[in-house]
Amino acid sequence: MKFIVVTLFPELVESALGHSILKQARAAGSLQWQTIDIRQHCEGRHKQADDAPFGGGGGMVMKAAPVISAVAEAKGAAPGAKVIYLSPQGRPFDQAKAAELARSESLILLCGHYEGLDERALQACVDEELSLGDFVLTGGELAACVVIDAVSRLKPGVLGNEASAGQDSFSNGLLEHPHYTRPAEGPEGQVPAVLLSGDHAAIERWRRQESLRNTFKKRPGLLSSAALDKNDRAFLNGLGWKEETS
Ligand code: 4GX
Repeated sequence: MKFIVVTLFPELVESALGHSILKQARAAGSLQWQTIDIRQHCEGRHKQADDAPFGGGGGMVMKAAPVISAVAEAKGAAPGAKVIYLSPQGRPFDQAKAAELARSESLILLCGHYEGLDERALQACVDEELSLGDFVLTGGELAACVVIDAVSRLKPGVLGNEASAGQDSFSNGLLEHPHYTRPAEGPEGQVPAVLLSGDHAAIERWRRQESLRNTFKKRPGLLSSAALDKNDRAFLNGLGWKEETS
């Protein structure tokens, strides 16, 4: 899968993505990304990327022409790719959206700064606006990197054996159960005995119940859209869960 990030700060994107699993996946060829520097699409001696808003007031607005030209270059490098703009005005990004985007061959991520883009650039180039949440960043670059990270780890070949996308939080609509590793006991405390028992059915049951407990305690709202069976409901009822109020 290929990502093209259109940005005024290409080094920020390269440094955020150039580590650990994503770095290895790029080296192995299972992932590609490149940046397009909006500055190189700016005109004049000062290569001005932004300007004061018409109508007055504070802040700066990214000029339409350089953005449109930079996105056109990106489309040339990834024909048919969807253009996503990261902004607090977008639809909330979540695991379901990550899974949907992971089905694409390539994506173009457009990063805004200051007060955002001139509305004409938004109209001309953007297919979809996504938000990481109800807070304000200094720019769209870190948001674009979050989307790339969450989407990439769903692609075959990106996660190694030591990590799997199938079992983590949200793949089943629940939070995960707790995890333990060596030593089995020490000053840190003891590992729950069931995990050392070798009884795989008992371990699966424990994990399911701890996952339900965690979700009920930390994010009870998730339970209303999770797939729960009779045993799950009985266990949750024992914790004081009231189906209609969660
Ligand atoms: N989830 N930002 C976009 C520029 C901007 C300002 C106003 C449109 C309107 C963000 C987020 C985010 C900071 C990226 C402001 N664009 N991106 N930028 N929350 O806060 O994705």
